[in-house]
Amino acid sequence: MRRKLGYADVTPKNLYLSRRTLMAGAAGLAAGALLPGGALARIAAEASPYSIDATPTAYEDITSYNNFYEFGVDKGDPKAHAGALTTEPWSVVIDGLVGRPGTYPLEDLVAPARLEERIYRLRCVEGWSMVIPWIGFPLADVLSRAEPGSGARYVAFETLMRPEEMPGQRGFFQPLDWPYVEGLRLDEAMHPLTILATGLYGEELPNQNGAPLRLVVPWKYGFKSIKSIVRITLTADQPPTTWNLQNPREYGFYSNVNPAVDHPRWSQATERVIGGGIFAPRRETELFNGYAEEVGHLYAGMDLTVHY
Ligand SMILES: Nc1nc2c(c(=O)[nH]1)N[C@H]1C(S)=C(S)[C@@H](COP(=O)(O)O)O[C@H]1N2
Ligand SMILES: [Mo]
Repeated sequence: MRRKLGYADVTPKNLYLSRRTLMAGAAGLAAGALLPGGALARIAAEASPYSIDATPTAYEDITSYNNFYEFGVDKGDPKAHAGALTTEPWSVVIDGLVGRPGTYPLEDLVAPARLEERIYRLRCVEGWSMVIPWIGFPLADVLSRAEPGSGARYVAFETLMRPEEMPGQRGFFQPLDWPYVEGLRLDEAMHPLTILATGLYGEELPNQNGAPLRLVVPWKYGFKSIKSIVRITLTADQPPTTWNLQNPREYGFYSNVNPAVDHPRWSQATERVIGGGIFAPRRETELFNGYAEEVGHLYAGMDLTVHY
């Protein structure tokens, strides 16, 4: 098991205290219910064996340096505009090749007892990274409940389409086709490292980070981790993905973090560490973002320079 730092080591005191309030609330359902939506960020006290041993990036950086093109293409746009997004009520349609299709209210999808903290590095294809203490639960929980049919081989995800609340989805310049879509192979989706996140730093997920429910696949470039999910569809065929549609030469379906496969316009060998300051040395990017042992077998026999 990899050891992780405690919050007291890394978290500004006000956040640490509010997390303790949440933890106290976790002692009983009634107390938890007093905190608006607090159940979504309640966490187990046990450290996850899947967490990396790294100091989380400051809360301020994680929540103010974002990619969420529905709110604009600049890193500051999501924080500036995502506050207007209504995230309650929220439900997710699960359909396609499943035995139990339906519209699942968020509260039914999230089993509080399964929530845990996962400290993962997020490596953006643009060449920067940060370390985020997510609160989440295995995507496999949700998929298993929906009962994938024998023909299901892929999982397709879709983000909310709501131009009234998402300025990037209206107006003259729209950088992407909406809704934002992503996909995983079923075995990637079922891997225990793949989670749906509902919180970070022990608190509810801020809208700019993909509230109320976003995917986190730590061995892939950040863009696979689709935000504000409204639909999950099991399919027989490989689903379309937004960045691959936008620029197939630069972005493939797999998008595994791979220092040996350069982006056509820049090297992927190293990454800029967000919050490290301008003189911080670049970090060497690791194969599968450091999870080669855990996920390498999923790609045995595949040419990763072709399936990038
Ligand atoms: N719906 C949606 N999901 C998205 C994006 C987006 O623009 N829209 N950007 C992706 C990219 S490129 C990255 S690097 C991560 C960033 O997650 P963060 O802002 O929580 O750090 O979200 C991914 N998920
Ligand atoms: Mo990204």
